[in-house]
Amino acid sequence: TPVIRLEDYQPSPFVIERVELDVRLHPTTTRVTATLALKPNPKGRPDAPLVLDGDEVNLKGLSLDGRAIPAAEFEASAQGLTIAQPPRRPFTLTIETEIDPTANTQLMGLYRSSGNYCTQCEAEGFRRITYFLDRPDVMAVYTTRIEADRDEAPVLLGNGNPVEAGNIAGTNRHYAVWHDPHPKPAYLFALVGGRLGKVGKDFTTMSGRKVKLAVYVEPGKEERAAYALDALERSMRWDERVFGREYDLDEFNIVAVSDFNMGAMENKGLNIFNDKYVLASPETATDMDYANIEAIIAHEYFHNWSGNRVTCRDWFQLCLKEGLTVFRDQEFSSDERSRPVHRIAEVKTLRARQFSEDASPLAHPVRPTQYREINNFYTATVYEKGAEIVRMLKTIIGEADFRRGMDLYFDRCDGTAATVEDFLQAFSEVTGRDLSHFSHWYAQAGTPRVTIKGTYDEAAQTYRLDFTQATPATPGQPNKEPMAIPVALGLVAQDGRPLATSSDRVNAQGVFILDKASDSLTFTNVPSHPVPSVFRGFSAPVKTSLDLSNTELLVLLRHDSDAFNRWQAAQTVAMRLLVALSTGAAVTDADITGLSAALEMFIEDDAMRDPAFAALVLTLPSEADIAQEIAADVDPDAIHKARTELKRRIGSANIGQLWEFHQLLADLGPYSPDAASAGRRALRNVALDLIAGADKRLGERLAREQFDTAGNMTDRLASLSVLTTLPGAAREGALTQFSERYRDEPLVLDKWFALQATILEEGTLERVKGLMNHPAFSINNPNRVRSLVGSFAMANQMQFNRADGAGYAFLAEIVLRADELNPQLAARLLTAFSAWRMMEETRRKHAQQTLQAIAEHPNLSRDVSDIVNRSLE
Ligand code: BAL
Ligand code: ZN
Repeated sequence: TPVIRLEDYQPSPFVIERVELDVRLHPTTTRVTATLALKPNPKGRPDAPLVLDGDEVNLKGLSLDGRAIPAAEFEASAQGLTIAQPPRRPFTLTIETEIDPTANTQLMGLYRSSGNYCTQCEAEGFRRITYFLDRPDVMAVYTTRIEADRDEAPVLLGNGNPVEAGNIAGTNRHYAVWHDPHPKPAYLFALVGGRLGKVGKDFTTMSGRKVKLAVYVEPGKEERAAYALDALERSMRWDERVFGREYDLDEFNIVAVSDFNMGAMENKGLNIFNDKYVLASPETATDMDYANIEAIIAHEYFHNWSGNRVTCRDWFQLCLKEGLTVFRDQEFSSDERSRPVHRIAEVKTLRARQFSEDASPLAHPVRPTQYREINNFYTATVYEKGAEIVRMLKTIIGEADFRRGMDLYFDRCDGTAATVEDFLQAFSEVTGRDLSHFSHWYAQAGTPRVTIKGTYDEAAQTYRLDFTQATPATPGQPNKEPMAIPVALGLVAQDGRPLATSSDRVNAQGVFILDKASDSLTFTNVPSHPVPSVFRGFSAPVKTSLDLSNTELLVLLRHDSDAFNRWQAAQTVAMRLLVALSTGAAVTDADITGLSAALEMFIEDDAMRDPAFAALVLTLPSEADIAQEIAADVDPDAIHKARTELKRRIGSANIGQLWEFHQLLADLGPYSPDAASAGRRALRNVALDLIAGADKRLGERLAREQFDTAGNMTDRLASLSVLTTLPGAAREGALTQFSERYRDEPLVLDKWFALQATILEEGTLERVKGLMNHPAFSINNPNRVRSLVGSFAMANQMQFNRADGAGYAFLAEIVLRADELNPQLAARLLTAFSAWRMMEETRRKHAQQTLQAIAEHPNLSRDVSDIVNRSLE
């Protein structure tokens, strides 16, 4: 397959000004008539042929300015349509195609989910509906007429505003016409036809425009859409207040479907969602589900400006909309919830998903320079590291200039397909700063490591910090330049008091910019040997090596004014112990009691002040986090043993207090998904887990009681999760009870699949294989596959990486099966192998052989072949 390169970008030789679509929905033979108003692009090559993209479409008719084109003058296949000598003036092309939505198991283009019709066009799905210039810099105004059987699809939705609807006399068919006045690329096209229930409300924008908001779901589940609708309204208000961005159509519709490759999609005025990120009730959704729904509803809504009004020139610029929109949704969630708690959660995700990607054969820059399959670049690097870059930019230039730069960017680039350069240019202009060095963050892959050494000079009352930075080699990038790294920092006295610091290298916000390979800064008037608190709020996506003792770190846990670094200090001490225990290095009893005593003090003094924060402090780094820290010759069994042991020690040392939390924090009133209530449940459930790790019988009794009396899914699932760590009849009984209770709730059974797939025991692989035959499982449904197979491969490090290679063989088999149906899903599962090179030798060999066998398999999709080949490179 060809490599597509950023440097080869050429403007399209033609533009499409208007698109009129007539879509006659039918389960197997849907007819699409596309009327395209084309004209030569003055910026494009003047003599170029017209080459339209296509994928699995059947051409049924083709005419130019109303006259059929003779067969000799065009070439059409399922993959494209070429007119060698198109007119060099404006003209109209009418294309009739036939497509089969029922046979579409890729879930790209027009397909069916639970009998409803829906679409997914990002990145390159529109070409599966009709032949088109399917590239984001071709922006057109769309009018869509949708026709369907009234019984099969009473609801017909399109992009933009509704124009007209009616019955077709003498038939059981009806139609609706939608017009979207905002020019958009084809990837933002959508339509929906189906039987759907809805909840809605009116919204008045800041300039007084009336908008109808609606969320469409499976009939009977309307009540479960209320939280999503509320989150939408809050998102719209927030974007007006914080970014000055207003909505621009008469309607905003969200449709939940149960078969969806992504989380959701920001189609103009018609967002289509994986129902997992819409449907919520206390009985079926956890606190985490509610938080995800809020974040993803916001994310897709925010795309209306960062993505839709201003879109991407080409797919290399994907981070322009995704990184920025993730940043915006993170800020929204931080404002709606607790900022420090949310920041810790963001960083946990970043480290688990992006740092691991950056350290793997799949590492790539936030703005890649080449790809074979764009679907494989919807990654944690583009999204999460992309968001970190926007955050650093804001840290460096300050809040006021950030807002001025955003305003300039939105105003200047509105209605265009932009680049990362356009984005940075806006901030350069409002600040007068040269951001060319900063832009390395978009171009260089790999996680920089910053090493910091502190030196106190008592006589001079100075404290010097020496910094060095280095970014490891990544595929295609052997040598790296130093980055511009914002380091938010402060000093804390050994007794915990904050030290008023001064250094001319640190700005008023407490930020030092490290932009050389090594640099140092000196604080003056430092009365005693301080403890430095660096990268406060995780001010840059880097790894840090810091020469602080555990005792000094535990001073930060107790006293730092920065909540993120309090959490980080406890994590760092725990990580040191876990790595040592995992690798057979010396660990003294005093090392362990040092941590557990500090946690004991934290529990007594602080935990109840902010339970959500306390839950995070009391959660040890995950087994995968520990593997990443060890990074070479990883033995997952040793890591599991080490973590179990440290958890046991911490639980035992604090069991009385933990038990008290478990009683004290029980939910009394009705369930509320707000952050404070969720925080109390989180701490209570972390306490339960620690108790069970220290005292199996007590843990089992408390978990069983909680399971039986839980008033909401958060508590019920947490107790079931604790029970799954304790082999025996109680566990199996609870699992059976749970599956019977939620037999008709596919999204809840997904949690049940995932829990079982992450049991850290030898029998799990057999259990997962057995569950593949469960009536609720289907290899066609991405949520089911990700819950069962994805959780096993991505969230059960120990059992996926079995020393006998059976976990790898199983995943390979599923990837190959899934690839025949849904290449995107298969390729995503396959990324579970990305850590294979850091495993110890036996596992590494098994993984390599398995990957080689996949690579040699005939008829791989481009998606899977790209991932497997890069993984082996
Ligand atoms: N654009 C794909 C889904 C999302 O990031 O919102
Ligand atoms: Zn997005």
